Amino acid sequence: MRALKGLTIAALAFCATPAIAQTVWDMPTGYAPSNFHTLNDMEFAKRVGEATGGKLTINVHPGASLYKAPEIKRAVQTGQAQIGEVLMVLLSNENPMYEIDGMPFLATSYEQAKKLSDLQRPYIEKILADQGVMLLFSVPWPPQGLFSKNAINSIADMKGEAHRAYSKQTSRLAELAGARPTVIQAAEVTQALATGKITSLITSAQSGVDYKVWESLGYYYDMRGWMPKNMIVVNKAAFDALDADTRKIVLAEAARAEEAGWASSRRVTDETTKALADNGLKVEVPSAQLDKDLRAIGKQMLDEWLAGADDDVRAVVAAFQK
Ligand code: PCA
Repeated sequence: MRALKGLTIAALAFCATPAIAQTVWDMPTGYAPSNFHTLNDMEFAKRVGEATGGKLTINVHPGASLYKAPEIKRAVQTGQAQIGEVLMVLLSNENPMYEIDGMPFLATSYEQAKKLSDLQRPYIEKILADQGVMLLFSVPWPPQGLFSKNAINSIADMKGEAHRAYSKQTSRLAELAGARPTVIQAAEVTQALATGKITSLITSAQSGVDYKVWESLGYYYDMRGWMPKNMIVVNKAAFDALDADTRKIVLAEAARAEEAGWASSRRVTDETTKALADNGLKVEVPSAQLDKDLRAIGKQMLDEWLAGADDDVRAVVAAFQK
């Protein structure tokens, strides 16, 4: 009897061992489940789960279901969530280094975005490291364009328009164009469009598809203005608590996810722009006048911003423009 009892305890202990070594991370994100960023995050999570043999499970919570987009960075920093996805420009109040890829008409192609991203990265890593946060990977949104209910031939046509902004810079741009900006996060845009609270916005074709803009708006101006990035950040203490093999797998999968994410971003640019047209939106390049107006605003914003910028930010912009 005693031998049997001993055996049972041994068997229980054996069964329990794998469970003890299991780690589960929550990964809040701010964007739609079908968005390419979210799909890339899901693939990353799946691959980490498989490669670690289930030792690390990452549960992705898209659509701001766990935390609102502007709260995700803090949630990761404080360890409420172990990992999360953050739109860099949402952190503009923390450090202007996060604003660079949101400056209108600075980096407008994937090649330029990559150059800027590489220059920004060491600074961002340092800023985050000082807060106990680690950058795992970052992926750009497709180029930003202008959606509107009415035709826009020059910024004069934007005057007084109720405009949805997602950042300090998109607010400022709208303001300089004479529109009335309101900051609304991605998860609430579909609602704001449906109720007529907004009649124009600047975002990517991908987000236009996520928001089903064709249900309320008529035009998409393929402006290719800039490409803001999302970054995936992890709480450093949570990362350090993993065993060495698991840490290695997370880093390798992060590098892979960054590459895959950039490739998806390029691919969905064309796919989603076509989807906008297929759903009845008038897809056009901005008129020469509108293009000129918007670029003039971009130049003014960049000049003003650089005038007040610190040495690090200036160094990055100078190296980018060289
Ligand atoms: N989509 C996000 C930010 C940039 C983009 O393309 C949004 O609409 O909030």
